[in-house]
Amino acid sequence: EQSVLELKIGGMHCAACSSRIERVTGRIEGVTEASVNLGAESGRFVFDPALVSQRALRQAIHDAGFTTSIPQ
Ligand code: 9UX
Repeated sequence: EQSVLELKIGGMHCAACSSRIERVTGRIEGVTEASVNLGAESGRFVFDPALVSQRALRQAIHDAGFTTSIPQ
């Protein structure tokens, strides 16, 4: 069973930032899709909640140096 997490992501200033977030999240066990949009300051992540939590996904993004929030 897959879950989808959509996030606002703050602190991205160039395409290397969005690529880095896709890389660090995409290599987490249980994450099957990681797509980050620099211009929209957003990301979409598909994951198996039995293998990785939403909290852990957000923590990985924070550890990479960015902020996250839930879109309104
Ligand atoms: Mo671009 Mo992002 O030079 O952390 S990599 S600003």
